[in-house]
Amino acid sequence: MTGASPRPAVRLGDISADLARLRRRGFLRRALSLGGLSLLTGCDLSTHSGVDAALEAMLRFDDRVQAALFDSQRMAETYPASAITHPFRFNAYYAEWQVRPTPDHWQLSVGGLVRDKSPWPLPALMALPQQSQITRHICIEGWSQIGQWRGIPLHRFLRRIGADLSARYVAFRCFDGYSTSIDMASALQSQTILALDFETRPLTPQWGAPLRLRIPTKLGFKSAKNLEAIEVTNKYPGGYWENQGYDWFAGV
Ligand SMILES: Nc1nc2c(c(=O)[nH]1)N[C@H]1C(S)=C(S)[C@@H](COP(=O)(O)O)O[C@H]1N2
Ligand SMILES: [Mo]
Repeated sequence: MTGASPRPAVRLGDISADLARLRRRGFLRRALSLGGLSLLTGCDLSTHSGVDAALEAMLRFDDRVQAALFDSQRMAETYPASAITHPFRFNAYYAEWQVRPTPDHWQLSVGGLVRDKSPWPLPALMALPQQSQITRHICIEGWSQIGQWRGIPLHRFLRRIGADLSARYVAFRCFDGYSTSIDMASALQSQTILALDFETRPLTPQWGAPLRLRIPTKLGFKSAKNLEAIEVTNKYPGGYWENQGYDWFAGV
């Protein structure tokens, strides 16, 4: 970090409390973006301590963070297999005992500004070309972990269904009641995938079975698990946390 006056070390628990306070003040809606975080804090978001430092530094920010740059070509850092976090944490807005198994006869619905609205059964999705990534998952609550996912690049899927790529948003609906949405430029970024596998095995329910979004250029809450529908739209879709004040863009 640069230009910061000395400050006592801040523990992650304290940061979470501070984040909750800032969130209440509407701060996160205006200020929190990963791009702004790394740029304005000078913190390295490729290490756990760097992320902690960035979250801490963010607490000192004001509206200047809004000037955060957006660069759709920006790549999220990737890591070797040795860096994978074990055990990998599970996170959701509901309690663990409520984890939803995949519904019988599950298929992925696609809708909105797309040419082909046929739903996708799992075997059809599994037959599409896939790519693997080892990337860092950063949760707004103040922790991060490195995981490995494999799946269908979203830009390929969107082209395959004849999506209007000039539309503004791609929205995701999940069968646990969760939802989120992203901008089209981020949807088309090459590391944004519809993941089927986690750590070389099919996703299990708590980590998003049978299909989840994995978008390493954004904060963890954008990586929607347990998907049931994708919609391409020009109408702002919001999302579960976004509707409660989380920064909508939430990424680099
Ligand atoms: N369907 C669904 N997706 C979700 C969530 C959720 O509650 N439900 N939580 C989000 C949040 S806040 C985080 S940090 C990540 C957690 O992913 P993980 O359980 O693989 O660590 O999932 C995101 N996607
Ligand atoms: Mo999160």
